[in-house]
Amino acid sequence: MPVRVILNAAHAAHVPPHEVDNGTIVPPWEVPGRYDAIRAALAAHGGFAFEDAPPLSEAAVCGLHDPGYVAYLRNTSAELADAGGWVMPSVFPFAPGGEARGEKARRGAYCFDTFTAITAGTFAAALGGGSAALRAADLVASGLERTVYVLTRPPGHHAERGRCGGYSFLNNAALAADALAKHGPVAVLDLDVHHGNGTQHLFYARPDVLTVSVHGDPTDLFPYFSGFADETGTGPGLGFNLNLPLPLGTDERGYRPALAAALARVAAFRPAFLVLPFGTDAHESDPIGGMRLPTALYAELGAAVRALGLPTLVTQEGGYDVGTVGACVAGFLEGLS
Ligand code: Q9C
Ligand code: ZN
Repeated sequence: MPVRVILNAAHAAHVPPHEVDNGTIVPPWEVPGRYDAIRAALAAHGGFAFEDAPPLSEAAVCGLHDPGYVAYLRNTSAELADAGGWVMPSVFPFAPGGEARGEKARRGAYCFDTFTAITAGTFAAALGGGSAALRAADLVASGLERTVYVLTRPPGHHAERGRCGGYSFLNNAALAADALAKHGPVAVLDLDVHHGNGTQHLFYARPDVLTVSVHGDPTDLFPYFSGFADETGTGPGLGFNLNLPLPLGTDERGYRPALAAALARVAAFRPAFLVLPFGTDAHESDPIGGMRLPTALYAELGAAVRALGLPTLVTQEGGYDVGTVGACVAGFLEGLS
């Protein structure tokens, strides 16, 4: 049976102009060509059934996300539709909870880095991703599908309840996990090379959604402030967050045991559903990940996840080498299904 792929056709509306890194303007890594490369690779591979995500109302993402933040994204994109250009923060709150009275302050209050520009098409593209994720969650919750892949950009796993960052605006994987959690316990297994700080943040106090992330040590890799092994959850969520940071330069010999530990934790939780934010940015050719996984490993990773025997929803997160991202996704999904 072909694997259902839910497409975010609105992705191309989001075209970031650049990133600002260490005060320097650099070309964006998170570009529309990533999506096109993945779609082309899946089509060439065969065994995938593509369908567009249905339209989605903004209200559907306002349970998990702060309505004020969602309105800010909507309004900012709408204003840019006439003005053109982009919006990116230059200042950040001095302390949590500081009041953002003006536009410049709002930019910083609703974002945590200078890598994540908002453009005229950003809100439509982000909402399209949320729609694709929620459609996929419906298919998995109803038992119609065992494996569904959400092909979307911009990514989502860095987005918090009320802040964008790390190229992410709406947390697609978290939206899916939150929807699935109404039907049974959900495990989130994040295999992007960057820690899924947004997803951890959204479920940190919840015991019904286990969050597990295998990623590069945040001492040396984005998002820097989160993803350490001593972050284990809080309140009723204590013990339901597991971070498995790996040193930069980790190859398949280092990655396999970390994945095995992650899978063991997921299995012990006995979830009804698995949500898997997936990035190929731990690949040896990725320009920003710093890890050394070969293309051939991805099918093995998918097969290892498949052995859990869980209904699984995969969301596309990072992966910035346009030349290899498609082969890695195809390999992973082949192993998984
Ligand atoms: N100039 C995801 O993979 N730092 N986000 C980039 C390179 C931001 C990654 C620095 C990386 C964000 C979804
Ligand atoms: Zn990443």
